[in-house]
Amino acid sequence: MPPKTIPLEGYRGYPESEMLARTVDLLATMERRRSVRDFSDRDVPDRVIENCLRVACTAPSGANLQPWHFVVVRNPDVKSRIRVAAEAEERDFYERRAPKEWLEALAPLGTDTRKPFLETAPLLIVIFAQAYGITADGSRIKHYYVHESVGIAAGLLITALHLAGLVTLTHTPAPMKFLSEILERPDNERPFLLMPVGYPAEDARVPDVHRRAYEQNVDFV
Ligand code: IYR
Repeated sequence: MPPKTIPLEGYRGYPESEMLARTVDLLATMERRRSVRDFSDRDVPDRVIENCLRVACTAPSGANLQPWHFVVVRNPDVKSRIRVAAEAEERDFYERRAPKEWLEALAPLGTDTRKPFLETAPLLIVIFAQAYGITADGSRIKHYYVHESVGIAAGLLITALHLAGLVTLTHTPAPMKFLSEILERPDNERPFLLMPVGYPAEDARVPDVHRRAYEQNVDFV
């Protein structure tokens, strides 16, 4: 028996001139995206965050198994515990573990062990990758292309937040095991990204770094 199919109903095409106009517009918008570390404490409506997370969940995934889980942290005590744990890892990283070459690569970003944005931002989105799934009856099912799938979902989330007029940072304090403990996540889930989300501080500054020339990224053959 072939699998059940349904008509492709959601697809929308556009005349060429409109395709061009839409992509010019989208490109101009996306080129303005920056990773931000200076956050305002101004609150963000839950419904906006929910819609952005719904966008993330439209990502394609290995065997459509959707191997992600998102935790939205608004509780100030939980944010504070996450900051304390992240800064402890970062101290170990910057002061002991990081090879010189890595520290040199990070120098233009001006990052250090202090992560105040983990408390200032009104919310943190913690993305977990499910290494394997658990069915309703409690048995394990294999997941495929987990990092690719969750990475794509993260990209859609970053895009959605930007289009909503919010800023974020793809923060990866390593190791991130403390996130599983603080957020009491099950064994099949691994922390993937920690994203503070909100509005930029009024005096927000970003590193003077630039995207490389498009031509260096792409070949048409
Ligand atoms: N996790 C550290 C170090 C760091 C690593 C990379 I790769 C970056 O792009 C930025 C920072 C920190 O967050 O400071």
